[in-house]
Amino acid sequence: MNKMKTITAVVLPITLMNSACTVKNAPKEDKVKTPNIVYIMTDDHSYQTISAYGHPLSQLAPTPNIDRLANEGILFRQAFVENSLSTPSRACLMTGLYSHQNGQRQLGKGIDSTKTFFSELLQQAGYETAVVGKWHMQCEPKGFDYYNILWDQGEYYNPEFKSKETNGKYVKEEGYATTLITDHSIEFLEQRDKSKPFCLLVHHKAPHRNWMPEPQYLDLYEDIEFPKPETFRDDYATRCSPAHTQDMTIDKTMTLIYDLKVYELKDRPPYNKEWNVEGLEQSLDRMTPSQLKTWNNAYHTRNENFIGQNLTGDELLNWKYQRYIKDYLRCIKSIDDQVGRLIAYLEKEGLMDNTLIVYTSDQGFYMGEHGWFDKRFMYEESFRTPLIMHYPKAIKAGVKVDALVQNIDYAPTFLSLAGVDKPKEMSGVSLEPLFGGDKPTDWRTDLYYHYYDYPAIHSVRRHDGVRTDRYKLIHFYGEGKMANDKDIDCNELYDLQEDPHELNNLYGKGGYEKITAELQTALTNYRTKLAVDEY
Ligand code: SGN
Ligand code: CA
Repeated sequence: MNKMKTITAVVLPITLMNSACTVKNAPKEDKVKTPNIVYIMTDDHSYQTISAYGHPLSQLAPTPNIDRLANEGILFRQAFVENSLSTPSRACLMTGLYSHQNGQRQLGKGIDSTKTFFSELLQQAGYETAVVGKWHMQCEPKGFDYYNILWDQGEYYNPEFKSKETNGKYVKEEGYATTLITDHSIEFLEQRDKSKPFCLLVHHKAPHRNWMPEPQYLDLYEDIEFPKPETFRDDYATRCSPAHTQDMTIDKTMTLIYDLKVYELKDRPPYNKEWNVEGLEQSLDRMTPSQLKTWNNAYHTRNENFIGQNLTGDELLNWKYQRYIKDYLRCIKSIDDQVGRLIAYLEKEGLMDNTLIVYTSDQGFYMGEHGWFDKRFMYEESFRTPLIMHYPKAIKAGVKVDALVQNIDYAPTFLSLAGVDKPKEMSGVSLEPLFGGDKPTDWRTDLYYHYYDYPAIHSVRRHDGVRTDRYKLIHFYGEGKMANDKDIDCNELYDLQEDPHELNNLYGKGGYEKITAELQTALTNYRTKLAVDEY
C-alpha cells in the first residue's frame, strides 16, 4: 500500500510554505556523503538546566558535553513544541504534522499509524534506522531496522526493554536507564551495515518524574543551595482561571514520598496516602540489594534529619524545592555524561564530521517557575524546548539563532539533509536555511500551539494560541470536567519583551487593541488553514 495516499492534504499557511522550496529531489547518488543522523531526545529536560542556555541554575550544575555540541554547532534560542506532552511531541517528530493531523492529541490517545513516519522514508532512501529508549506511542515502531525500546514510560532502575532479539517481549535488564539506553545505541552503531548512512534516535527516559538519580550521583550537589526562580511565588493575578486551577505545584502537588523520596514517612505521621507510597515502593523493589543499599546510604540520614526538623510553611517549601532540583540535576548529570560517551564513540569511529547530532527534549519543564513542576501550558518554560544541532559540514560553529522553530520541523530537516523529497502534506519545514546563522527574510513570523489533554493528571485546561517573536495570545476553552472547574472561554496576551515571565496579562487592556487584533487574525488563520476541528 502506498502510505502517502492516506495522508489528508491540508492547505499550509504561507509562512510555512516558503521553505518548502529547499526540499531536494531523490536520494543523493553518493551515499557515502549523505549525513548520518543521531537524534538525542530527553524526556522533560528544561533549557534552564543546560549551561549553554546560560540560566543561573545551570551555571551551578553545568552540562559540558551538551554545551560542546552547542559551541561547535547551532543553538536555537526560540525552539518550541506544538503540544507540550510526551506522546504528542513524539508524534510531531515522527510525522512532521500537528497533533490534530497525526491524531496524537493527548497522552494516552493514539497516533494515526497510517501516517507516514520520516523513518520509513529514510529507510526507503537507503538509511539504516534505529530507535532506542522511550517510544511511548501506542503503535509499534514503524520504519526501523533496529529498535530497543522501553515499556511505556520506562523505569530508571533495571528497566524492561523489547527488541527484535527478545521476540517482542519486554525483558528486564540490570542497570540505570540512561546508561543502558546509551549501551544499546552504541550496540546498534557497532553492528550496523557500514555501507549505509544511518539514523539513530536515542530517546532517554530521564529526567522524567520522579527524578531518580544513578547511584554514583546520589550525593552530587548536596551542599549547594539552588536559587529559586523569580516567579516561584506567583499568585496568578491577571491570569485566566487555568493558572489558578492547575494541579502541578511544588507546594501542593509534589509528594513527599513518591516525588521527594522520603520513604521513611511511610509508617509515620503525618503519613498521607496521596503521597503515592506505592509508586516509590515499586521503584525501590526493582533494585538489586546493592543498588538499594547505595540508595539508602544516600537518602536515609538526610530523610531522618528532615523528618526530625518538622518543617512547615516556607521552610518546608524550600526543602521540597531543593530536593526536587537536586534530584533533577543529578539525572541531568548522567545524561550529560552519556551524551559525552556517545560523542566519544562517534569521534573514535571518525563519524563526527558527517553526522548531524541533535540534542533536544520532548518539551520544556518548570523548575519552580510559577511555583510549578511538569509542563503542558503554552507559557515559555514548557512551550520552549532545548534544541542544539551539530554538523560541521553545514553548520557554523557557535551559531545562535532566534528564528521561530518547532518540533514539526525535525522530520523535514532530516529528509532535506538526506536529499529526500518532503511529502507535501508535512506541515513542518526544513531548518537547513538557518544553519548559517542568518534568518531568511521569508522565515515564518509566528507559531501555532494546541494543548488538548484535559481532563487529565495535573488539571491543565485545553488551550491553543499563537506566538510571534514578541507577543503571545493564548485562548483557554472548554467545559469544566474536574473538581470545581468551570466552563471557560478566556484569553491571555503577553508582551514577552516587556514581560518575559508572563505575569501581566494584557488582554482587554487599553492600548493593545491593534496587536490583539493582529494575533487574533493569525490564530484564526491557523485554525482555518490547518483545519483545526476543536477549540
Ligand atoms: C506521568 C507523570 C505525570 C506526567 C505524565 C506525562 N506522573 O503520568 O506527572 O505529567 O506522566 O509525562 S507519574 O506519577 O507517573 O510520574 S510525559 O512526559 O510522558 O508527557
Ligand atoms: Ca516528557
